[in-house]
Amino acid sequence: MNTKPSILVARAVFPETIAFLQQHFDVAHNQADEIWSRPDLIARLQGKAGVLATGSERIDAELLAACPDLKLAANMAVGFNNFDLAAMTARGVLGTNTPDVLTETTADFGFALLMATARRITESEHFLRAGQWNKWAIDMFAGAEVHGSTLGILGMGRIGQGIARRGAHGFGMNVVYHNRSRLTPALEAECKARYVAKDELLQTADHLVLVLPYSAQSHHAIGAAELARMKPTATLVNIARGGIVDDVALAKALRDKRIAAAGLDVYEGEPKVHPDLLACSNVVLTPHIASATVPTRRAMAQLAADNLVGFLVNGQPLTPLNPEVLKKK
Ligand code: 8YV
Repeated sequence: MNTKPSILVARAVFPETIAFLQQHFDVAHNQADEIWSRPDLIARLQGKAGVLATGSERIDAELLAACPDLKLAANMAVGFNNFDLAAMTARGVLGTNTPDVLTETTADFGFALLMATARRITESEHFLRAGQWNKWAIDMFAGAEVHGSTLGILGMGRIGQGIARRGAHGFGMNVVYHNRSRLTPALEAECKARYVAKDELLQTADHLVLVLPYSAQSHHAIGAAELARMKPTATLVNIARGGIVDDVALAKALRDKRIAAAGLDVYEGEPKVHPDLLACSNVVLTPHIASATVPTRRAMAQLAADNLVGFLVNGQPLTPLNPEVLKKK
C-alpha cells in the first residue's frame, strides 16, 4: 500500500528535483510545462497535501476552499505576492518561499540591468544589427555615468543590500536608500548606504533600483508624481515586481524624456508587456530572469523541495512564511 503523501509540482522543474521528491511523495508533475487554467490547477490539486508553486500560481481563499487536503504551498521564489497569506493562515495552510539562495544572483542581475540601461547597451546593439552604424559620432549612444554617481535603492532587504555593496565597493557610488525600516548602523556601514526619505531618494538618485516586495501598499509606488520628482538624466531599474511601477506613466515619462531610461525585468500583467513600453527605445526589457542562472534555479528548486519534505514528512519546514500555522498544530 502506498502511504506516501501526494503532492503536485505545478511547473516543469529539473528532473533531479522530481526524482528527489519521488523518494518521499507520490508526485504529480507538469514536466511538459503546460499552462493550466485555474480550474485545471484546482482539479489537479485534489487529494494533494502539498504543491510546489511558482509566482504564476495564485493560492487564495477560493483555491483553498476547493482544495481541502492542501497543507503546504512551497513557492519557488522569494517573493510571495501570489499567496494570500492571511487566507492560508486562516485555513491552517503553510506557505514557504526561497530566500537567500537567490540574493547574490539577483543583485548581479540588478546591476547588469542598471549598466545596460545607463550605457544604452541593447539600444546600441539594435542600431548596429540594423546596419545603421556607418560612422563614429561624438555623442553616439552617449549614456549616463555609473561609477561615482548616486545609486538610489528603494527596498533594502537582502537583494537591495547586495546591490548597494556592488555599487559602493565596486563602482565607488554614493548609495542612498529608503525602506520601511532602517538598517542597523553596522549594516549601513557595510553597505556604505545612507537612509533618506523617499522624496530625497527620488530627487538625488542618478540610478534608482526598485527591490521592494509587492503589496497593496507598494502598488504604483512609482507613478507619474514620483517620476516627475526624478532627475531628467536618471535611470530607473525594476527587478522587484510588476505593479510597483505604473507602466503607462513610465512609458509616458520615457517618451517625454522626463527620465533618461529604464531597465525592466518585471511588468504589470506579465508575461504581457504594455505596448507603450515596447514602443520606447530608451528602455531595456528582459523577461523576469533576475534569478535565472542554472546553479541558482537549482538551489531554489531544491529549497522548495526541502520545504515540502521538511514539513510534510518531518513536520519541520526550512523557510516558513506563516509559522503561526505550525504553532496551531
Ligand atoms: C522567480 C522571483 O523566478 O524569486 C522571486 O521572487 O521573482 C523569481 O526569482 C519567479 O517568481 C518564479 O517563481
